[in-house]
Amino acid sequence: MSAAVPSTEPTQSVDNLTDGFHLLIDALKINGVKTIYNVPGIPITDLGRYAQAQGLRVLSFRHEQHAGYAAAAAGFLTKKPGICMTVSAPGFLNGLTALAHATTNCWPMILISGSSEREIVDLQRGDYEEMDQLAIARPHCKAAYRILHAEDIGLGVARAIRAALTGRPGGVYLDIPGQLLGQVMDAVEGQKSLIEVVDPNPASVPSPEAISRAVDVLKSAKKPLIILGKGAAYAQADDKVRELVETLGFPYLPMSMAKGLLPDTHPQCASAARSLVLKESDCVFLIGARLNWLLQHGQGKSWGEKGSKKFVQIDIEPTEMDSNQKISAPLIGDIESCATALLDAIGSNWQKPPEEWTGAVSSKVKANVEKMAPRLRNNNSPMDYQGSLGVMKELIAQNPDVVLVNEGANALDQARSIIDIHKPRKRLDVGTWGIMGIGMGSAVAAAVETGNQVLAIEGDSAFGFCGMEVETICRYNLPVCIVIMNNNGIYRGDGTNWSGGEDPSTTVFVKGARYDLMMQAFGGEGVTVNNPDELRQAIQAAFDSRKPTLINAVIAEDAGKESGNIGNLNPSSVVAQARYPQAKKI
Ligand code: ADP
Ligand code: TPW
Ligand code: MG
Repeated sequence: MSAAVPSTEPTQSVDNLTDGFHLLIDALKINGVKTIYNVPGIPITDLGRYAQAQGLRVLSFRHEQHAGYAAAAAGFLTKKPGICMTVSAPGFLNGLTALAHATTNCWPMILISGSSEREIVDLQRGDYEEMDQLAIARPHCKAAYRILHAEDIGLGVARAIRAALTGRPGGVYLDIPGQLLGQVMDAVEGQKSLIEVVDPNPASVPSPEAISRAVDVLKSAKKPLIILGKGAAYAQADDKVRELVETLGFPYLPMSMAKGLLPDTHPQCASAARSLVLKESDCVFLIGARLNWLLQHGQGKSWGEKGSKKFVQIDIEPTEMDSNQKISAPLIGDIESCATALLDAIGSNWQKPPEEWTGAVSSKVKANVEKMAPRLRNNNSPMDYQGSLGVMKELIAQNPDVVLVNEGANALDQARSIIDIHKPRKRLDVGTWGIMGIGMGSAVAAAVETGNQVLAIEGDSAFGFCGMEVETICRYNLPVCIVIMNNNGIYRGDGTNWSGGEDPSTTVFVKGARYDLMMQAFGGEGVTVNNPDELRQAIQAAFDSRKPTLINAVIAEDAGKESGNIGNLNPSSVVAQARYPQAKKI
């Protein structure tokens, strides 16, 4: 028999009762949830108010996608599921992109959406915001659940938390029909129905055979390389990862969001010799990184001769092995357990790789860093990417706790290679999908979850996907400094309309746009800067004041490249090339 009674039944006193609203809030609270990223509306407006009244921090956004991106980033930063809350159908769909993004990035997140009445939705009778949300969510996340009865809220929340965190982390959808929130039940029974999830992310220890196999492969390497991925940053096993990398003595490449796990200035960091190490290495040890498109699937010209390498891989997800290349020594387990077991196995007399290899990598790094240095010190006006990002590289070195948020094409690729990151989880960007629009949600989450200053380096197009959230940043008075790399367009600002007609090219925006005025509209600081010195001063002022700030940095229209570093992924045809000779000039 159901313990829940409809809320319409008259009751003498409500003192001994609880309801769906409060059970959901209590279930989140006993599981350590502190923050909800939300957009209010029917049926969850009061849920947000009550959650705030009950001591949760509820941050309201202007669009669900950004609340969702904030929850996704919070999941990465905290190793706990970030919570996003939305209304039904359109709000749910707006949040779903972020849930799919979290899942693709292997980050824990829970999207809680209000939904319409099942009886009406399932007969397609045309309810307010009617949509079969559970079915739509399912293919885009790791798990999807619906709660129908107040006494099942504890169970539903526990299942969502465990599914988000266990094994390879990911996004979970939790469907909350509006009626559920109003159901009332006995308060003591309700309290008893809540579940505090025990050990949702258990250690996963690799077998001794797997460890000795891996040690054998690593030992036999003459030109080994480590690739650190964002899974290693997520794992929060920072000391163990560093100890492993330093004990092995291999050169390493950090993937974008693994930058800073060891400082980018570390003597073993091979970022500035990327082409050399990818091509020449004979053994690649992947730690929390997939051999997906971001690593050209471990094949092709950049990876040198076919079959020239052996792969060793640590991953929590068994099916990741052999997904692109043969993995000679798979280590299935969590990074902390795998690193600990490896360190134990290799003991204290590990032979570091030959100096011939490490020396060649270090010389290449040194030469490339020296070649780049003067370009980063130019004071051109309008600015190019090197001059402007050179300033930001210095400021991040002086303020290593600042969380860098970064999106765009050239604005992303150039910042990623120029700006060193010095501490773990201090860089948030477009992730595995390369999504534009993650910037403001990520910036809010970074400020809220860490309390640190945030520097968001945004392409002007990228910013356009999420720009309205500057109001959110001002409303909560967050220490976020946004730098718009304003080159008047997508990739470049100098595109023309090849029909000769009056409409602007498809890739260009209003010339000389004043993004700084958007920030002023909401009471934040807004300023336009034209050269690196002005840029330095403006960012320093933002860091000193911790006020919401937007700096409109004027970048030369022709400074960027089509699609940044991944122009090769654009499809092309001989027909099109013959028809549009202008295409060659890009
Ligand atoms: P990058 O884009 O930085 O190369 P990916 O997102 O491709 O990184 O890879 C991250 C990998 O890390 C995923 O395959 C995921 O299963 C794995 N992972 C996540 N958390 C852990 C963990 N705690 N221990 C081991 N592997 C993990
Ligand atoms: C959700 C496609 C990739 S990069 C980019 C777009 C539109 C913008 C590049 O211009 P920006 O940077 O930001 O001004 P810059 O410095 O090169 O000028 N929609 C989504 N995601 C992606 N990736 C795109 C479109 C894209
Ligand atoms: Mg641009």
